[in-house]
Amino acid sequence: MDCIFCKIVAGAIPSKKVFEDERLYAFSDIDPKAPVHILVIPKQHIAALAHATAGDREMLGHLLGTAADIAATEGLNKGYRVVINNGPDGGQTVDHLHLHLLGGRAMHWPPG
Ligand code: D5M
Repeated sequence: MDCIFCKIVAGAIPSKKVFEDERLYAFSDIDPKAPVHILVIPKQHIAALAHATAGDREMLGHLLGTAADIAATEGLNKGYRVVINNGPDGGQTVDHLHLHLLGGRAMHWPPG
């Protein structure tokens, strides 16, 4: 198992857990880009959004809905941003699908 996020799910690398259910794990980003910066990931290894299959679609909906639930739990009632970086041009650096939940400050548009 070479994937750092799989190791986090397995507990082999420590993380600050925010949420967990049978399909997803959420934890604080180690290099936060906003006062609230949480990563929500499938426990199953999927390298990137582009690698998700038709069978993953229900999980992807659950991923998005769970991000909204976590945002509400975190009190982000003034808004927040969700980001999925995909591939090199998308800025993806960890090859395990992850959704960034960012909040606690006003975001800028367009992103860099
Ligand atoms: O984002 C990958 C994100 O993963 C980046 O914001 C840092 C974060 N990261 C990397 N290692 C860790 C650990 N060990 N704990 C928590 N967060 C981590 P990307 O979209 O791939 O650029």
